[in-house]
Amino acid sequence: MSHISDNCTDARRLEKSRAQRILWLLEELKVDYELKTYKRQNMFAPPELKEVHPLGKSPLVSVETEATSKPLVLAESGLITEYLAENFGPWLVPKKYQEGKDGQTGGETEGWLRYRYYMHYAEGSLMPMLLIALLMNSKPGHMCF
Ligand SMILES: N[C@@H](CCC(=O)N[C@@H](CS)C(=O)NCC(=O)O)C(=O)O
Repeated sequence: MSHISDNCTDARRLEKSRAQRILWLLEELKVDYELKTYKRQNMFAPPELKEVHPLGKSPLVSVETEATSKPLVLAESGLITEYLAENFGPWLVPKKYQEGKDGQTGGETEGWLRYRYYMHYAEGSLMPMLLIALLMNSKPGHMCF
């Protein structure tokens, strides 16, 4: 287990999965982390991932901090990305409001709106299309249903 100031990060990765994005971000942020890799079982995540978080999917990240008695376990790649960026790479997060428009609806910067848009676009619109393409192009007998 490695440390960043008082934080300790641990990343759970399922082979051939979205977890690659999180590892890329951890590398960009130069955060030291311990990586645990799980093998897919007939395309699905192994039951051990459910012991870490009830979603039982990858990626999962746990962060030890002095503010929490237990490690903070994070699921959902969007949340993990936001949490890591806000805590370990705040320079990556665009300023939310334009000068003099703090707290105003519509006062958000274009950069911040774009940042939030792509955070949701990745899982909300892009991944469903990629998954459909993956399934349609799978060889019969290799599908998970
Ligand atoms: N919305 C979730 C999706 C997580 C997800 O479906 N992960 C896949 C890997 S890319 C997984 O764990 N699949 C194995 C399974 O569903 O059993 C996220 O963004 O993290």
